[in-house]
Amino acid sequence: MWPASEKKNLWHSIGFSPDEDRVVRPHVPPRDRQGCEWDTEVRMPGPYRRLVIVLVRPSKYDDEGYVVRHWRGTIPSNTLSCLTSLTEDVMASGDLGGLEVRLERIDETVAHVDPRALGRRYRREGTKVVIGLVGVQTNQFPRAQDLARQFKAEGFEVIIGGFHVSGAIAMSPSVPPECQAMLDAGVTLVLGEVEGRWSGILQDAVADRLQPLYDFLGSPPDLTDMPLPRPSLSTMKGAVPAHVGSIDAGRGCPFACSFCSIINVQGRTVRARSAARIIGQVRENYRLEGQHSVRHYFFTDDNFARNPEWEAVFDGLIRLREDEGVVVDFMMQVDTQATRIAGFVDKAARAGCVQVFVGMESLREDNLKAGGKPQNRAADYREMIARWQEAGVVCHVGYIIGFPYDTRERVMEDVHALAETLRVDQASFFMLTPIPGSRDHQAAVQAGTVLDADYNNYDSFHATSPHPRMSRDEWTRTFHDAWTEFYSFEHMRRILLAQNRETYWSVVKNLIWYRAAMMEGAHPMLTGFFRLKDRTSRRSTFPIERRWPFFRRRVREVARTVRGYLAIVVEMQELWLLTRVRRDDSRRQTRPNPCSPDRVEHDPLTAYWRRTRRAVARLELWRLNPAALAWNFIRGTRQVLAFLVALHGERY
Ligand code: B12
Ligand code: SF4
Repeated sequence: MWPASEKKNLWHSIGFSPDEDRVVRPHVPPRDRQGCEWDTEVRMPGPYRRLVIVLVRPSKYDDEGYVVRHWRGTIPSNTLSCLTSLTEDVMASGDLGGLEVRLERIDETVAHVDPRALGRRYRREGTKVVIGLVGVQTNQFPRAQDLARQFKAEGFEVIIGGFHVSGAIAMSPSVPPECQAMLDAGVTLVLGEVEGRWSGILQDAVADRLQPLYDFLGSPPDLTDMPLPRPSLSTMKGAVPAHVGSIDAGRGCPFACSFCSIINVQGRTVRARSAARIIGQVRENYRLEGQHSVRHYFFTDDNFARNPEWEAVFDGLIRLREDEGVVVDFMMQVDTQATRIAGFVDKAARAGCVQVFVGMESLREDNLKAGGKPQNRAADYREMIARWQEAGVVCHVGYIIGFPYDTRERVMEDVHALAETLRVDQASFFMLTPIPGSRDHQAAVQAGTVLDADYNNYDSFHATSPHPRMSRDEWTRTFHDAWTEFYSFEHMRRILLAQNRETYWSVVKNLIWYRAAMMEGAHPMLTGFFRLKDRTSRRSTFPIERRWPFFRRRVREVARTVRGYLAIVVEMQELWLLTRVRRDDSRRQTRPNPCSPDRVEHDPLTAYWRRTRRAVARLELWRLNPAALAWNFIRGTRQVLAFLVALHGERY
């Protein structure tokens, strides 16, 4: 980060005269003070009777300029849940005086955002409307900018927070142009975390004293007793997996990877929430009625193994499971050294961990060194993976393609090794991206490297910087081939054969999700189920299509998508038939011979459809027996239905 003295020039450049390292001193009552020295005067509401707070998680644009939106998503936004809890806490505190407060939240990845409609609904005499664009990452910034302008045009206050503004400004000597453009448009930017600060910002808003910029980067809050993200039915309904919630049990990471912005925003000291509060919240969420009950968690900590409260959280979850019958499971992110922490793996498994996401990043020591990640040792990977698998936990690794020493040949060798030698259960591939807020981005800017000027592409799915050994095309092709190679039918079959009763169905569901993303040509982390498109929500650099051509194109796209989903269901059904071992114990199955590709015997029905498709393609229709066709169609439909019932009920 830049030293405070140099930072002052930055504040002056946007018209501030800060007296300390923080720009703005919002007025908050003492109970809300957290690591700051704000005044104690409570600013009373101005001429307003009503405050409407709309929290919007913006999506991003696809390559054709349409907003990426799906019928259902996969992972609910933890930031949206966090901001919701913080807002509810402020509402309950009485800090906003006698104002009538209404809170609405919209996740644009699964819901349409219509600033004009919100304008018509809320623009009233005596009503103050505050739009919070939450958790805005770099790839979402262009969409957030467009939304911000549209909301401003409705006369609303707009505040943007999240990793882009926080990281970009933290690592830059002056306000980056895209952030300056927002300040010029009258939008407020919030840098850093707002636990203990949100009340003050809202009070400023209702007093018409909202500042252009609030900077809390220098004083990250103590999270111990801060409100926990509370999943709501509306968040859960937006996601395909039922009963799913998220908790960030801690923030910050002690490591120093050069491609990472987390350490420059949340810091290198891990701050943890109280284990007792987490356990209390998990118990409470579990006991909620019916659909509201939360049974599956994503602990979003970037590295749960370095959370000082990990053991207390695991012990609490074990007690919940074993003594109280509160059976929740969870997935978490850890580093490659986590298995060396005494008791960590065994307690995680007993506590209900079903999947770990390990930041492996590369198999090559030269790349790991170049990425500032010497703590990863490729020689230890197999042992680390086996350790998780023996404990019955699915081992999912993150793999970055595009480190300086990568070539197409080396990457494809590595993908093969992930599948055949290391035998990871799942892999997610990312293209190395110089994210603003990371040392890599800072170094590239200082070196005058030509980077992609469109932040919409900074989604780890596009090549955004030059690569020393691959052209952009080759890099992109290699990236896509890595997905196709790893998620081949044969390899998925071997992955499923290695699962136990507890992990089998969650892996099947993940494979469906990943195959759906591949069919859509997008990254799983940015994809949900069934892509939706709104004709008029298009990036301003693209024309709005006329109704009829748009409709015709959509009909073709929808037909392609439906065919794609049918193909995925049939493929998964076949995999299920080949792998649904009626397991009578919970031990992992070992693969027959993991090193040989071990070609698959397809079931007779699949072989029949292959022959039929071939005959139709060659127009050899006389080869088709109508009776056999009808009979096999009925058998196939029955088999697919049986698979869907088994998938729904998670039965073998
Ligand atoms: C969980 C997670 C996801 C989840 C859900 C996203 C979410 N926000 O919940 C999923 C899987 C969808 C996801 C996907 C991706 N992610 Co992600 N994700 C995370 C992770 C691990 C945790 C997010 C979180 O819950 N943090 C805790 C919350 C509370 O912190 P916060 O978001 O910063 O919010 C606080 C403040 O910023 C502020 N604030 C935020 N918004 C607002 C708004 C207002 C009005 C105010 C007042 C304050 C405010 O207040 C909050 C509370 O203090 C972060 C890393 C991290 N440590 O945060 C990466 C991270 C955000 N993801 C990242 C990336 C790159 C991605 C992907 C592009 C692909 C990928 N590599 O995985 C996709 C893109 C998704 C998309 N376009 O929608 C980067 C973003 C960097 C950047 N500058 O863009 C991060 C930082 C990780 C990294 N590798 O560096 N991600
Ligand atoms: S270990 Fe993960 S969170 Fe920590 S600095 Fe490296 S990439 Fe960032």
